[in-house]
Amino acid sequence: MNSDQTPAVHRRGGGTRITRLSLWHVPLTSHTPYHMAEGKTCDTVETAVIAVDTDAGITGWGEVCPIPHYLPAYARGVAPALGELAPVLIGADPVGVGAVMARAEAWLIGHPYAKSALDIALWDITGRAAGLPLNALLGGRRSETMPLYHSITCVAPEEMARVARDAVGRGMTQIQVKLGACGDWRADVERLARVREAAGPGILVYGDWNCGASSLEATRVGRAAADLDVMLEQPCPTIADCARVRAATGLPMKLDECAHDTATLLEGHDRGCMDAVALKLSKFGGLAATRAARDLCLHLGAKMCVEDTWGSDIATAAALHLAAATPPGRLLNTCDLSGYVSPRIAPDGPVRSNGRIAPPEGAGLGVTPDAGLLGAPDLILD
Ligand code: 0XW
Ligand code: MG
Repeated sequence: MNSDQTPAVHRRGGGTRITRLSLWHVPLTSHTPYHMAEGKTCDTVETAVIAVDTDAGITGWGEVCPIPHYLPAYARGVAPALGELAPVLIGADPVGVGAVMARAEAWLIGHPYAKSALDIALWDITGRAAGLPLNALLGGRRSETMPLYHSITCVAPEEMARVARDAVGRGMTQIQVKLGACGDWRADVERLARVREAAGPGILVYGDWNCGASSLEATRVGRAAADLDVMLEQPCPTIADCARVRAATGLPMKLDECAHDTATLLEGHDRGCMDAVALKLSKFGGLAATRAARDLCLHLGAKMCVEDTWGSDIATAAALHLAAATPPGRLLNTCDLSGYVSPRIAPDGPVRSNGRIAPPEGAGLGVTPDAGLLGAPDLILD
């Protein structure tokens, strides 16, 4: 489409219309610096917060927080994507989400992380217009509370074991052990062994390389840890290599970074290395796309972690609503992203309690961003 063409904005008689888009960049600082393989880190990471205003007086909120060097996404990419989409969005009816997002997809192909924030905001509008929490619109609430995992930064094995013991003492039943940050595969064996012992029986322990291992290193770690009750997560960048590690170690495997659409979910399943999978909203392009991924995973049999890459209360609330609408027997866990960082963008957002969390109760996302904290927007489109 040429940029001088006017996109078709379909207006429904008497319907709600989008009047303005606003964007803020907010730095989120981790309570504990968070180290992953290959020098990836979440110390202070910028999150993109958007507000979609309507002529009905309803504002919807969205958020995406891409971790640097983690996925093909960056926080400052949201502003140009929104600018590109503005002609399709301003004046369109947001209620129901799917119709306007289909036009957005036709106008700007791809960019799922930017569309994720937009999609969340449109769901928030729809839920507020209906007077219903998002989990009701996403299939209905299936759980009162959902299990969380606690992710431990890749530091010395003994320190990781101490953090795991503390987390389990506070009710956490699932522990993610970051691996590979120091390039010594024997230290990763030690990390898994120490955390496994500290966590105690019945606790799920899994080691996540965030794509930072070769199949050789990951296989050596997995075989040395093969008598432990542990799962491995995303050791290598490709599904083929993850499958090789799965086959050589016999350890269950969770896919994360390389499972991001229908084709990769099917490939992970076909190659037999998707015992579990991280469904991050911004990999798929928001709640509707992740709900479709969720439904495919129900069919494929993979256990699901419903979350996002990183973020504060808006991204967390969105993920919690989808997690709450997912059959509990198939939900591996979810993540209280906002519990790892400050500031809290919506101080009324949910917090973990005894290793579990509940979605917010109000209409839409059910969280109220702190206008004072956000200040003036960095971008306004109207
Ligand atoms: C995306 N992370 C780095 C943050 C979440 O807590 C989990 C983790 C991952 O890669 O699984
Ligand atoms: Mg991961």
